This record gives sequence, C-alpha cells and structure tokens, in this order.
Amino acid sequence: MPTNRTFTMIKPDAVKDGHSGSIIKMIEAAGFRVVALKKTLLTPERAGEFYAVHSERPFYNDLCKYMSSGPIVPMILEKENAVADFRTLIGATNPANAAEGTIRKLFAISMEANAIHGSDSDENAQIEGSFFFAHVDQY
Ligand code: IDP
Repeated sequence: MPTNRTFTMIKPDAVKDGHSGSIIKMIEAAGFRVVALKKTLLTPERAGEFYAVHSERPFYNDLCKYMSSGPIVPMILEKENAVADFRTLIGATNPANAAEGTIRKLFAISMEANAIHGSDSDENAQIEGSFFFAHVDQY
C-alpha cells in the first residue's frame, strides 16, 4: 500500500447504532478517498490476531470479545499524509479526551467501544489493510 493510505474500521458499537453513514460522510468531507470498503464480522480468534500487539494488556480479552460482537466496516483510505490526518480526525483513544468535532467525540461510547480504528503508522496501515483486503496495490 502506498504511504498516502491508511486503514480504518468502524467498530461494532457505531455500526450497530447506525452511525456508519455519518462517519463515512465525515471521512469523505475531510478529503479522504475510500479505496476499499466492506461490512464483515470478525471471529474472536481473528480479532485476537488483529490486536495481537495488545495480547499482554489487561483489556485484550474483552477487546477481542467486543470486536467480534457485531459487524464492522473496514476501509482503506487515501489522502496526502493519510495516517496522521486520519488520527487527528478520529481523536484520542479515550473519548473523554477526544477533541470537539472528532469522530470519537461525536460517536464513541467508551474507551473500549470508541467507534473507530485508525492505523498508527504507514507500516501498520499496510499490514492492517492486507488483513481485510487482497491485492490492495491494484485498487
Ligand atoms: P488506538 O485505537 O487509539 O490506536 P490503542 O492503544 O492501539 O488505541 O488500543 C486499541 C484499542 O483497544 C482502542 O481503540 C480501544 O478500543 C481498546 N483499548 C485501549 N485501551 C483500553 C483500555 O484501557 N480499556 C479498554 N479498552 C482499551
């Protein structure tokens, strides 16, 4: 994946509460092109694989349960400076600390159910995008 791309997924709480459309609208309004998009369901095992980096953290088991509790909407997005600009758009992990107007401030329920994921580096954007979408370089 070129470095002007990032990976995101709308998490189960936001999908279940009917916020997918509003969130995608905010993403496009912020200048991101949706390169790839689907609605899918993770098993707890696959959620565990996605979040393997957190496997030693106390919240890991709950996170895997939560992330497999309902459909998610993974996407690959394109924009100059995509990773950093997208992290700004979604806001802090804990919605209590998220800036006004960010996606998490508007739609997150809690630290765990925080509406949306955003890759934290170009390398992880590539790895995470490939976790859900094949042949992404051709999109
Ligand atoms: P990020 O998603 O903002 O990059 P990370 O620290 O990578 O944050 O954590 C991944 C996800 O794990 C968070 O988005 C959130 O859903 C969950 N999480 C992180 N810290 C906690 C916590 O202390 N309690 C419960 N869930 C957490």
